[in-house]
Amino acid sequence: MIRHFRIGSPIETESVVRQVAVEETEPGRIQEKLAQAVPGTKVLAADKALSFALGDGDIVYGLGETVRGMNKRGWLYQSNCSDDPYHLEEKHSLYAAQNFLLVTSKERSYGLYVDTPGLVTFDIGYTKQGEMRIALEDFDAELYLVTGEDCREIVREFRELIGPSYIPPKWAFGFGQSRWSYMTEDEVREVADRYQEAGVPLDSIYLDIDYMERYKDFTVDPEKFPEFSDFVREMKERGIHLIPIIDAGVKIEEGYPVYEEGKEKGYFCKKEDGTDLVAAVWPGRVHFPDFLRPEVREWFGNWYSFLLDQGIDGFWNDMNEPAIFYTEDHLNEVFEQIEDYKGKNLDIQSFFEFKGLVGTLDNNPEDYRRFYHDCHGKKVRHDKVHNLFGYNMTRAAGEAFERLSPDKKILMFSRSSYIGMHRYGGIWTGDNRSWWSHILLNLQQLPALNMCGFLYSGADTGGFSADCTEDLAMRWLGVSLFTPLFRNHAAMGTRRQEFYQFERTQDFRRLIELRYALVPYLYSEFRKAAEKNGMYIEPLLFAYPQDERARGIEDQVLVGESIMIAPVYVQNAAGRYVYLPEEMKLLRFRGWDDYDEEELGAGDHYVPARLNEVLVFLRKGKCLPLAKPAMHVSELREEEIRYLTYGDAAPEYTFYEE
Ligand code: MIG
Repeated sequence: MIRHFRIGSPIETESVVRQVAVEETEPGRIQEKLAQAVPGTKVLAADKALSFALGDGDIVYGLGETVRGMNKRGWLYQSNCSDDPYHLEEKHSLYAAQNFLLVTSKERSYGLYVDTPGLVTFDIGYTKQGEMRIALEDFDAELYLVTGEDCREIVREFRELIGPSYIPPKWAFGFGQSRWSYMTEDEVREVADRYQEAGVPLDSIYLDIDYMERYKDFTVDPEKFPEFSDFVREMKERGIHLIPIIDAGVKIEEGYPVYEEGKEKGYFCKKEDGTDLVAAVWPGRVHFPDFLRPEVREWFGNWYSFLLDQGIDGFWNDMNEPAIFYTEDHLNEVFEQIEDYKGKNLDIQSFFEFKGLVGTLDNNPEDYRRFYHDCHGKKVRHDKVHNLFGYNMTRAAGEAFERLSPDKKILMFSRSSYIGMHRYGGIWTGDNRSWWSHILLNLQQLPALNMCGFLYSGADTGGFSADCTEDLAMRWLGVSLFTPLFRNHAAMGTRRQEFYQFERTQDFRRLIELRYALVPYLYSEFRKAAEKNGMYIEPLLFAYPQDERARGIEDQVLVGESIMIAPVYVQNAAGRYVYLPEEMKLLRFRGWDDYDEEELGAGDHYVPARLNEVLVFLRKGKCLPLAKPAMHVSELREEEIRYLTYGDAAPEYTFYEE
């Protein structure tokens, strides 16, 4: 059941598709009603906060893409979409704002969606172990309280409220290679050639900002890619989709049609004085389209046809928090301030002030207060709706694809997001690092994203920043082989980490073949999750709600109805401990047709796993279909499927075709 309360007069986010009548608007009454539904709830109007009592046995799941574990207890999280490439435990925000929580104990469970586009602080047992305090910068929000029998039912109810999740084309379940710095057609061709020579299946190669002309959206550099549509076709014929990046900022350049049109139509975000905000990102000086306006979305969305018309059928939207290197206004302020220090004897205080000045240029909160949006006809300062920007950029694309490509699915995923965007695209989890701890973070983010409707997601396999090693890349497959988005991506300047760069390329090949063998299962389970508003990847507790031990398991998850995975995420570990809530069949895969089987009883087990081995646990009474691998998803054949079973499971399985 869903109950809807309103605090103040929130800005409409359009994240919810089902109308649920508001129960009571008087602030005094909300307290009473919430407390009836969730004992221990207080509305702290003076503090602009809501307080919920947490019992010892409560687990708090949710919040989508954040740092730390699946159970969010014991930290403070802030919904404030941030371009931050250091995903450290101490951080409070990453790129997304996904304000849905699920609190569950043996006695009762409830979900809570705080629908408001500004800054929200979730103190989840951080200040006081036994309290969850949700503070809103402005005390305006739509609150949805979801109750149900168990976690799955609560998620289902919530997802019905926010509408169906984005479904990508099936080929987007294949493997994709990416790197920031594939500079030319030839470099891209080389990636395709080397994977082909190594016999490694591959469905896509990503084009990062380097393909554009001076980093202008909807352009292709004619020197680097002289015959772009021919090149797109050449790659398609080899079974490879090229997937270009699109950035949020539009370069200010005379004669550049996207700029000229946007300027003429008044589509860019404006400052208080009515002039267009000038920020700087990769293209140099840019304007930001006001994606909150439907006509701007329609206009920007139509520009994707520039690439669709050349045969492109997938995109990734970046820098849409929006990331700002600097604004022109603040840059000038900093120059003036620096001028003041010139010739002065810098004491400790002034030295640190002076030293810090340049560091205030990028992603400065002050800059997010310098510009405005036109929100349903009202002028609203950006920081009040900050978390809706990336959502609406991706929505612009998603809405355009429905118009421009009604018969063909287009791959779309975004960096920044808000609930509601899950209807238009997936997400990747941004600039992680080649760290062992980020394998675990990758695993832990996925169920939280699923709860919020984001099913198509994945991390930069091998890590984006920092240098990747062969063992890290291989162990990362223990997670990435199962994520809907499976992409190896790295930053410019880091060690090359395409799988053919390492000595054990053939071990990588065998494991990527396993991914392809799993695609019919993964795709079908994904479709079931999308259609039934269920989870694709879920914490053990969802399936074993009575299991005491399952409550505390933070490094194993279920993938679809049949399997559990337990990746090794510690360097040089020879295996790991695994907890089985019931008896399962261990499948220790080295390749799709090369694995050990062992029946293991419920309880704890130490399970050895060599570097090239991926651990899968088949649930009793379930079956796992495995296809014969192929070089591309489109070449997988249903006739060639084998079924691994455990117990008296019939080798029967419901497949979803595209
Ligand atoms: O400021 O386009 O997260 O995936 O490779 C960095 C270059 C901009 C950030 C993205 C990353 C991408 C990079 N971009």
